[in-house]
Amino acid sequence: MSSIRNIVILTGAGISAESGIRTFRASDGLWEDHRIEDVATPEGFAANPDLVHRFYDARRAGALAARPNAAHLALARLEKAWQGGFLLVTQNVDDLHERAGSEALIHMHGALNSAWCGACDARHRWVETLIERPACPSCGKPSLRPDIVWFGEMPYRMEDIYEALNDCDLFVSIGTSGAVYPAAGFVRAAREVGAQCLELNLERSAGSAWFHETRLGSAGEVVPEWVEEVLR
Ligand code: BV8
Repeated sequence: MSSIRNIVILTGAGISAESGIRTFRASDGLWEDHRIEDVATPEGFAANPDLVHRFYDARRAGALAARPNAAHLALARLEKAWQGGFLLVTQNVDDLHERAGSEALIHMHGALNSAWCGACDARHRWVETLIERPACPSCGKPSLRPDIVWFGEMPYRMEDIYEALNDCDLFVSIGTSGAVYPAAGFVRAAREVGAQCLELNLERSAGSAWFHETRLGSAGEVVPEWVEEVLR
């Protein structure tokens, strides 16, 4: 690992699975109960806001009740011990990385514990429900929506992410199926700048062929093992 200076890590729903948070595309996945179009698009929200609020209110409560697992904790340990550049980009909307101690963290698909006002554009930390259309703390209007990047919406902080990818020597993808863009394309950007690319996942992802190495297993086991190896 001597030639490695800057690390970029991408995580997906698989890293939170062992914390009891459902993934999207497994057999018991979230998308089994709901059509993506109905609950994770602006059109779906406009058509049936109650359905969408119920979907995110339930996930917000579930995420707050969950605990970080060994994989989240290992990544926080790596960040503190690492001397070079470090960025953790997550597609997840739970706050388990923060609660494990991660700080150099970007939630590119938004966060369940944030509400975004459609009237005044303010964002507020939010841990309750939104179904009752509570007043926005800034403007008082009942216009709060989940601060989540839906399909067709631009993920957050893409410039910061591509800047980090352009400088990285090691790109590690953990617990993601590689089904959703632009996140699924990050490994290609990393390869283009000559970074070492490692995938840690329960099964091969759609983008597996782009990685130099894939280690199969559950994040709670494979991630701490890998972190110990890097820090040795
Ligand atoms: C954009 C918030 C452009 C919601 C999410 C064709 C038609 C229409 C659109 C498109 C298209 N082609 C591309 C697009 C764009 C679209 C897209 O990619 N669609 C896909 C479905 C084809 N992307 C977008 O719309 C994005 N925006 O492109 O904007 C633009 C340009 C200019 C101006 C404006 C806009 C926005 C994408 C973000 C959508 N929002 N999340 C919510 O969370 O409720 S995406 C959603 O999927 C989640 O964020 C999730 O993180 C993400 C990816 O899923 P994964 O995290 O990978 O989870 P998954 O269940 O799929 O996989 C879990 C993996 O873990 C599995 O591999 C499993 O094996 C593994 N695993 C399970 N257990 C464990 C484990 N691994 C280890 N240990 C375990 N224990």
